[in-house]
Amino acid sequence: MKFKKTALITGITGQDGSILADFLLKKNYKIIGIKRRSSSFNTERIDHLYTKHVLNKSYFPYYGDLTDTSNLIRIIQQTKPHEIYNLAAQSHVRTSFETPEYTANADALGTLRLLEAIRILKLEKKIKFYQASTSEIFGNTKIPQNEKTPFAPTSPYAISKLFSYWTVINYRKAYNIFAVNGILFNHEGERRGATFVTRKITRAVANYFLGNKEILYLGNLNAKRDWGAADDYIKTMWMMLQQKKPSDYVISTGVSKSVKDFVNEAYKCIDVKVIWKGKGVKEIGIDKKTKRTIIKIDKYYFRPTEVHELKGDSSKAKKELKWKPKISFKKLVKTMVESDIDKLKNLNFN
Ligand code: NAP
Ligand code: F7E
Repeated sequence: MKFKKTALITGITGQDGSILADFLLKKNYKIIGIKRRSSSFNTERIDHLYTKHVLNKSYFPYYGDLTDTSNLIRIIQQTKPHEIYNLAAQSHVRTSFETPEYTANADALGTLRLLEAIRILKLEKKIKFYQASTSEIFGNTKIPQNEKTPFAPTSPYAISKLFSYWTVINYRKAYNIFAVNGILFNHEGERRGATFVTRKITRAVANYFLGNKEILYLGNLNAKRDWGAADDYIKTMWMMLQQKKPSDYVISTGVSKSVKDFVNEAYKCIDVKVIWKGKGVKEIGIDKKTKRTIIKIDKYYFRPTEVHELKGDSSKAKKELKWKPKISFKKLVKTMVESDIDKLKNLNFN
């Protein structure tokens, strides 16, 4: 089969990597996926690629790690991709406070290793590079945040990602590499990792719906995020690499909601109205109909430093990429709750 282009995706087993692989395969790309060795299965999101595309020779899995320079150089040398999408990262903000050094190694130096590999192999003119940057680099700055907003990162994760952001710009200017930062705000969906707050909530709601009455323990209910749908956002990564000139883009919905708003909306999907009582760590959520306590606070989930509100302004993406989000907050929450109910039902039958 004749492929249009070859794309190398780091982080292919993650939410975004798996969706991007599906998107690019539909565009007739050959996909090189870098995956870490794990003692347990970590390919749930890409198992469908193994059954279909490995046989078709459109998907080629490689073992690799962003902390392993020689491995990255060898894979790029062997596969010579037209586009690299660097999506691999220790992506959990709270965890980054517990593993700051590892987070910096993977999320900051990992990007540098890939860009250096391009230089070492003299592929500066041949490879376009996408970096998964993040709204976390803005920290607690004035909303709405756009490409001109000053940065104030407030976690080891955000600081590492800011190192990568500037490294991309430096390599673009110094070596003329087509390298871009996609500054994506939170994006969620059925494949979202279960320890991020949205999926944690939708899984708890699905459990509650199916009769499991365990309490949902959460951290800061007042933090606000600009939550979009991964299915809307992933295509922008590819769009950025198809522009005439490399540039960085904010991708967001422009609507910000609190964690509590997300909880209320998710329980609404199963016809449960949540009544809130108490304050601070004593605050609880009660099922209005049954009077049962369904949500409590656990300080464990608080962060040493928190980003209070993120809200993006993606006017530049709208103008230059002709992109705007299509999936509303309500629809996103409903899809995630329904998907978790289906997944749990299937689990119970097996
Ligand atoms: P995710 O689900 O946590 O996926 C992260 C991926 O990176 C997984 O495939 C993981 O492999 C891999 N990985 C972690 N450390 C690695 C290492 N040292 N070497 C190689 N691979 C490694 O994250 P996501 O939500 O898809 O996000 C994708 C990227 O966008 C990340 O860089 C994230 O920081 C960034 N981002 C995400 C959002 C968002 O809202 N989702 C917003 C802005 C930016 P395992 O499966 O083995 O763990
Ligand atoms: O937290 C609060 C928490 O972990 C969102 C990553 O994809 O998006 C993500 O980072 C908010 C925070 O995502 C719980 O304190 C309350 O204010 O879902 P999260 P995040 O930290 O915004 C950015 C853009 C990325 O780049 C990251 O890779 O929710 N919160 N209670 C909680 N958070 C979690 N995880 N668990 C709780 O129980």
